[in-house]
Amino acid sequence: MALLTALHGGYGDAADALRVDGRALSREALLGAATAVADRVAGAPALAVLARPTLETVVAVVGGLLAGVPVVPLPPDSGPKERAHILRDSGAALLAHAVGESVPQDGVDGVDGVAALPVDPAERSATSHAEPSTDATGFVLYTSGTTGAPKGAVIRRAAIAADLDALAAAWRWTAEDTLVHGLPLFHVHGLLLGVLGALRTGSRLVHTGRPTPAGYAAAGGSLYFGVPTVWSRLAADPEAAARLAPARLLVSGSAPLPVPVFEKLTALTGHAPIERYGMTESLITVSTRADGERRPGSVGLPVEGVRTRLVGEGGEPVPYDGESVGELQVSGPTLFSGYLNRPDADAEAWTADGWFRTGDVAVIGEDGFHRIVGRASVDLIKSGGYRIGAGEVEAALRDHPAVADAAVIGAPDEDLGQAIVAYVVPEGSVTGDQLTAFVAERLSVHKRPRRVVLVPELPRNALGKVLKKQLLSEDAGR
Ligand code: MCA
Ligand code: AMP
Repeated sequence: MALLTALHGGYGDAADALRVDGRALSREALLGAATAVADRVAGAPALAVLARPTLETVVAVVGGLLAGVPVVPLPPDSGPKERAHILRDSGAALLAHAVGESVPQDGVDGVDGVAALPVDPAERSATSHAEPSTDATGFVLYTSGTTGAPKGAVIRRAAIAADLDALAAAWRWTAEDTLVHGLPLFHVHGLLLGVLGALRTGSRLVHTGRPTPAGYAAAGGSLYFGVPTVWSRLAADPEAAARLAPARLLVSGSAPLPVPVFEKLTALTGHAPIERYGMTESLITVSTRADGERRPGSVGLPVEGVRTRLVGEGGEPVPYDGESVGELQVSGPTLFSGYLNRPDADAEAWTADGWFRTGDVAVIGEDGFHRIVGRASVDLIKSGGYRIGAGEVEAALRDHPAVADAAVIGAPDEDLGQAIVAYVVPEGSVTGDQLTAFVAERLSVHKRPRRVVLVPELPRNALGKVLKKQLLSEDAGR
């Protein structure tokens, strides 16, 4: 079976089967345009895609998948340092972008052998590309660890198919649905679920460009995806929220949905949201179900094919009593194949018996319901649903000549879940705004600190390690 089942007919079609930021394509037109891309990229080692929220991004990604070329979505706001790392590490030979759109020159010219590939959704090709093996790599998705540059998670096509089918079953997601969201097209949530999901289930897709309350309210969908920040902004806009009442299902994920937001959303829309949990490396592994209980603060049960377990600090099994915490480990067909070029990271991520260590701390009840309690490490931050490694931001700050030392924390934030706050020991004269701009120039915009606090020194333990928990509690008192 083809990965993008609905792209090849049999599910009906419409001139606006796929709408992205106001521009639409039928599935037939998408297939023609994406095949034109596939014709040009077939045989390439990897295809990077400058993943702005546009039709061109969808056409390029689908083109890469049709040709069996691993797709590497490039965050469009990433700075030169991050861009060069992703292009080099992935071995991408081509960088797809919209015709007429400016391409960050350093992102291509600065990296040997990467050629720009303009994509035009009006192009058509009727060539037929054989369906690649399910074992082939679909994507290399770059994601942050606690330290260092982002790592490329290698995602097999079979993992994507298994996850989308499991989610379709859990959410009763069918060709009758119109999916609405406005999430970035370079992550699992917005791209793999939010675009490929529609092309596998046959649902219509309306991508709102940005995930604003007004955009969601106007879209008239049946199935809505959002990160908690999106839902909390919608819950703060009762008129927009009320316009989601005719929908069938609202789904939240990528970060914990605060219970008050769950409750407000339920009251305003008449729908208790589905909450689901996942990671770039594992895709979505745990979810509440359309036909089951939707409990505030809980992410529900493992999806079809996925197994989970809770492990204590000494490696011992943790009881499923709704109270005992342990590290959540997962296994199953949705798991990634490993990190590209990072055997060291693989060795840390997998247990000897083949389970993936999520790094998330969870509780499982006697009824099997999972509750995510937090991250094992303070150095992985989730801000607005984006995963950000404290170490990467610290390294960028330390590149500034007037920074002697830096420590980055994720401070609790009502809108974003966590906000990036940088504690910096300056040497010489520098302002917080200058440092924020400096980070934004190098890394993705969403990785820049929301606040910079200049301090004479950082609290450290006897071994010289920064006491982040102390910084967090001091920050809370500021
Ligand atoms: C941002 N801005 C800033 C700063 N940061 N300005 C000054 N200082 C800063 N530090 C700018 C932005 O560029 C923007 O400018 C404006 O401020 C508003 O920013 P923000 O508050 O961030 O709002 P936003 O841009 O609307 O972003 C909120 C958001 C966004 C839409 C919720 O965070 C988002 O799209 N998150 C989704 C992340 C996601 O998809 N994660 C899934 C990972 P301007 O207006 O000029 O542009 S996949 C995953 O986690 C797993 C698999 C899973 O479970 O799904
Ligand atoms: P990412 O790599 O961006 O896919 O981020 C994965 C991380 O997001 C997980 O390890 C969790 O910490 C967090 N996450 C995703 N979904 C949820 C959720 N529903 N509740 C709590 N945390 C979540």
